[in-house]
Amino acid sequence: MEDLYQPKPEHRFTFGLWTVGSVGRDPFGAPVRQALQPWELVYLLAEAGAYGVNFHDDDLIPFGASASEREAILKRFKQALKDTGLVVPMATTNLFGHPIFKDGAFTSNDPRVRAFALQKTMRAMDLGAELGAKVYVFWGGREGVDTDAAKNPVDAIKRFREAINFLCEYNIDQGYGFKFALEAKPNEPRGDIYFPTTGAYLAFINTLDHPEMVGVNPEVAHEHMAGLNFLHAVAQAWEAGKLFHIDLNDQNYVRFDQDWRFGAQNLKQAFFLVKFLEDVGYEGSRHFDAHAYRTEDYEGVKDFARGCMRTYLVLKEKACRWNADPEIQGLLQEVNADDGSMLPYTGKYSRKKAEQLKSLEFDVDKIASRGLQYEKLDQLANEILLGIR
Ligand code: DIG
Ligand code: MN
Ligand code: MN
Repeated sequence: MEDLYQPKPEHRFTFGLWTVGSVGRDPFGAPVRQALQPWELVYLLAEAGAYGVNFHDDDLIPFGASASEREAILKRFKQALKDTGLVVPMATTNLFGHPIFKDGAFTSNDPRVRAFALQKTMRAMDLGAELGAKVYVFWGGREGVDTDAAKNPVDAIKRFREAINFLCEYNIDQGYGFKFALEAKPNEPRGDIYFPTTGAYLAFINTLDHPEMVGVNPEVAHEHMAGLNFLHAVAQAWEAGKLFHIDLNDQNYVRFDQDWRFGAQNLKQAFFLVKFLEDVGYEGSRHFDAHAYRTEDYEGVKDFARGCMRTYLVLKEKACRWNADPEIQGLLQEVNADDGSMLPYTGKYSRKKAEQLKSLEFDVDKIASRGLQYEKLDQLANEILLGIR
């Protein structure tokens, strides 16, 4: 029987080079896997069934590589893309690894660092455009503080805005057509990172010179680290027309950034997220910003990549079951019933509406006594996920 959960290009599953290329280093341990070359990772992702591959500039072209080394790497990377058919939907800049960024990049107190960060980003945008990327992500991993003694947060906000405005103009000047996607995270590696949540970035975007060019790249792990409901962050971004990209993974609450395989921790939240993305017709990449457990060899890394995609596809099928289940849909209709009796008093304001509503009698106790059957509805969600519906 055909495996229903085989990833296909139309699913638009992507992985960053740094995900399947993670060598398993962590703050308390050395690498456990040999590093693979970028082009080797392309073949690995193709074997797993991915549609695309993303990268930070330094993932592809090592920091400080010579022009000839750059050309040689690019040649082999492009050949691997050609051989496999994988595409490059997104690119980004590593503005967090090199010691020069130890106090931030765009928000650093040192103007030379801020200027160097702009230079590095423009060069990385050139590379991303050369490889066909259409989304450009900004994750400010070092844009934060370990002590507020060192920096006025308003200065940091102004510097970050100035940098994004500058790069929006560069995007226009070069005709790259990038959609910029800002990625939030509350902390790690800095004690506190500026713009800690997707909501913070949604507010910030409106203060930019080209807000239409800028959206967000919410990540499951990062909103969970802040103790937030990821679906709600994604829904707000979507509703604002700002869901330009998404980083799928998983994360136990009140933990360091685990970047687990998608669905590895919170299957139910992953289900409602997949249902949302499919129900609204999200057309962007399903990007897995995650990595295999440190216990794994490269066969395990492929298991990780396949697991991310299979879980998404299984949950997508469960979402279809939810949408087709007569009992569930009947319950949803019941709890969302609207006889239109309140329409004359609500919606767009008018003085007449306000006066009539203020004098309207409500049977508050009767309304309050209504049972909403959410226990039944949530149990049905569980039974869909447990495979008995
Ligand atoms: C971490 O969650 C960040 C970096 O890996 C990268 O800049 C971004 C792109 O997905 N996610
Ligand atoms: Mn993360
Ligand atoms: Mn991410």
